[in-house]
Amino acid sequence: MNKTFQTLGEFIIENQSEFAYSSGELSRLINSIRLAAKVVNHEVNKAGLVDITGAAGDTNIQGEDQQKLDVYANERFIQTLTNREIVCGIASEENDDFITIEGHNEDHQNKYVVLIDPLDGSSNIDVNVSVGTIFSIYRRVTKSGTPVTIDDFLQKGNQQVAAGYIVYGTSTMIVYTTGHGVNGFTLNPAIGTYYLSHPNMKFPEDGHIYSINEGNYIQFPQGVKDYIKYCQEETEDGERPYTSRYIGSLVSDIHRNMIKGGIYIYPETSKAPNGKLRLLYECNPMAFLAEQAGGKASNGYQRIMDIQPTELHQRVPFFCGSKNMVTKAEEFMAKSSKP
Ligand code: P6P
Repeated sequence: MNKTFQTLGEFIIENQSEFAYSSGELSRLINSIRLAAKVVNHEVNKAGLVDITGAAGDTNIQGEDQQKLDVYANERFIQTLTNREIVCGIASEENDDFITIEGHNEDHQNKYVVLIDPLDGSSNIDVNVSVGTIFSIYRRVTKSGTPVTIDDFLQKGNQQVAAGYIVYGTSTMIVYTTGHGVNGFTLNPAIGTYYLSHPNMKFPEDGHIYSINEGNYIQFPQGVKDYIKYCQEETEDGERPYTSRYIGSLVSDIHRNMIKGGIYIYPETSKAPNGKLRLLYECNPMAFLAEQAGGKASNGYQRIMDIQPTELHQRVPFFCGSKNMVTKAEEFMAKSSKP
């Protein structure tokens, strides 16, 4: 039963039994993400007041300018996860390689690895548009007591034990799943407590919003062009059932579409044959959330969470949202790829 004004801490304790295999570590891991999110939120919310929005001068493995807040958020999440002695490894969009966390007495006994995009959409920071953190949690697959290897991170999305995002928007929210549905918690900044504000979130089966960067239209595959045309057609009585909404911040676009119904598409383009979004710390966690909320996520052909990763920062085309809308887009993709 969902209780109004239940805090995130109370919710985690009450649902502790849902965490298979966990003797409390997963709860402590979610709690550490909650703490880091509060610290990052504090900086994001005053970004305009301090010289922290400017580019940090470095570029990350993606070749993207690292905004200072990117670097700050990355450091906060890595530090919090390391201090809490729960994870044995961390992979981040901002780090070329994964980080091994030794633990007490260098025993590598911790069970979980975390993959994170510490501040997605950070190019929006200096124009005061919402940004977000995305995280994905797995049990390690290599032998306990030994340092993690790349195999612990290159797991299919269907092996995730938890995933979620923090959206630093008009309010700050944590939305996450441990495989038992999706729940959203809103931060009361006055007291630094997250409250259950969106219990049992569900992706509407259908929607009227399509989110895609149509500036890349000429580079899209024919199936995507056909789907966009379908969304723009008027009905016989002159109605336009669809509308375009694109913030350019994955967390914000997905969050809005999960509440209102809609589809987000970042397809392959002629310049980016695998699309732009990263499989491990953007698409897989969002796909887990979408499916747990009754939605759907694919690369236009295959379920995202069934894709076997081969590289830490690999990109995939991403279709995510209301089940019927993703299915319709996939029909256009299939039709256009027929010889
Ligand atoms: P474009 C932000 O850089 C991001 O990774 C997502 O948050 C966002 O949806 C997408 O890229 C925007 O990319 O090419 O449309 O600017």
